[in-house]
Amino acid sequence: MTDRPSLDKDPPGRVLVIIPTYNEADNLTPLVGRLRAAVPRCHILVADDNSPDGTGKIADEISDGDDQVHVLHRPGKEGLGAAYVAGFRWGLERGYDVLVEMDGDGSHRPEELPRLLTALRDADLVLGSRWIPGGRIVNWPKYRELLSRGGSAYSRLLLGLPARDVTGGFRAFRAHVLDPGLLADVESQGYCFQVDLLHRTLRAGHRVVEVPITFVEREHGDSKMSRDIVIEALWRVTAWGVAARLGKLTGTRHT
Ligand SMILES: Nc1nc2c(ncn2[C@@H]2O[C@H](COP(=O)(O)OP(=O)(O)O)[C@@H](O)[C@H]2O)c(=O)[nH]1
Ligand SMILES: [Mg+2]
Repeated sequence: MTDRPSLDKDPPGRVLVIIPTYNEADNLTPLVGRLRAAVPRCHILVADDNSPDGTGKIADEISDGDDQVHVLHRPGKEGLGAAYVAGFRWGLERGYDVLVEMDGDGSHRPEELPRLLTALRDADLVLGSRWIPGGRIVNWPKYRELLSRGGSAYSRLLLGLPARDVTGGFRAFRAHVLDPGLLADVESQGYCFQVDLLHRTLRAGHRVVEVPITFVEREHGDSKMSRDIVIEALWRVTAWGVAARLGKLTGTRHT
């Protein structure tokens, strides 16, 4: 959100798309097919939390036939944040230049990833955004829209975040943003992870831009959104906001 000169002219180097999955058996195969067609050079890492519906096995089968598809098997359901942190570490260890977050239910359209990658020429982090002009949602129940818009507005207000869509999960990072210190500090487990990571990225002084996306609600399987996840987000964002204000009063910085 600054106007420094372009980082480079070419699309960024090696791209790893991380897809966290928990019970996405009906969604994974078509999603990977669309992704490979939309961005043929990308690699994909499925980070599966031992899904009872066999998503991990499906991921293995896809991976057996495609050396650009990889699988990270995790022992059990630990939340979106933990799956992403493990996926980021996997990608950083292997030298990927760009790490992309994408849901496994088809809500984030692979056909829009090239636009995110192009925007990354002038940014360190690109947010796919539902709440800027051109952004859209399809088939989302009204209560989910209100929850998401409300969550973004509350987080923006309390944390002073300049972005409109701070909870979204379709994002492209340059690898240097995800340094081990920053990843170690991320403490959120559920979807609050997205707010946490964005907040830390902005505080580290990185360049963040938003591009509009169309978010399409899943056709198969169930959402993992739960009351506990909403409560975690609410109390953490509130605690960070209060700590930041107290820090301003006393001249200290919260971490
Ligand atoms: N590995 C892993 N993936 C998860 C977990 N919780 C959610 N996901 C995945 O995160 C993505 C977004 O979750 P989803 O249920 O669609 O959330 P919604 O779009 O907010 O309703 C999907 O790909 C899920 O399978 C988890 O605990 N572990
Ligand atoms: Mg979803």
